Amino acid sequence: MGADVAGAQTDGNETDGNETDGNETDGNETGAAGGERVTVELVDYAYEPGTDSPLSIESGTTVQFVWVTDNHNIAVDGTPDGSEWEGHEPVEDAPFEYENTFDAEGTYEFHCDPHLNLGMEGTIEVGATGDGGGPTGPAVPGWALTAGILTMGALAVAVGLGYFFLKYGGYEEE
Ligand SMILES: [Cu+2]
Repeated sequence: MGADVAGAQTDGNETDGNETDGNETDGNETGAAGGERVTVELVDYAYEPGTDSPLSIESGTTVQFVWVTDNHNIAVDGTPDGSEWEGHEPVEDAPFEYENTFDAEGTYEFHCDPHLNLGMEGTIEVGATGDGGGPTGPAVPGWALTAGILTMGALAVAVGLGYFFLKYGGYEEE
């Protein structure tokens, strides 16, 4: 955990805070705390991730779009019901950053107007908030718990008997 915290602080100070969106976005970032954050780079003629394969995120995730190269925008082709996401229509040059928190579940499709003919299209798939599909029940099955309790009980009895014999058996011999 210590390493993670140090890393996050370094990122915030050196990159986000000073260079680009420190003035505009700091307040919003604090407000969005609690959700996951994901970065999509607009680089050459692709959204990475998003173009080669869809970006899958959970509802409530904030996606930070980072212009690594010049002359991109985010023109929205489709959003799920309940979303009014409009992307970022103005064409921007690096370094520019734009972020949005995706709440409505479904598929978001968008493209870059200057590079649409080069295949610069992106897809974000927003799924339900969850634990990532892991097991939700107790990790230890009931029979194992029972066996464990029985084993503990047997151990306690054995230790108790041993203590009894050590204590009183020893005195008897003297
Ligand atoms: Cu582009």
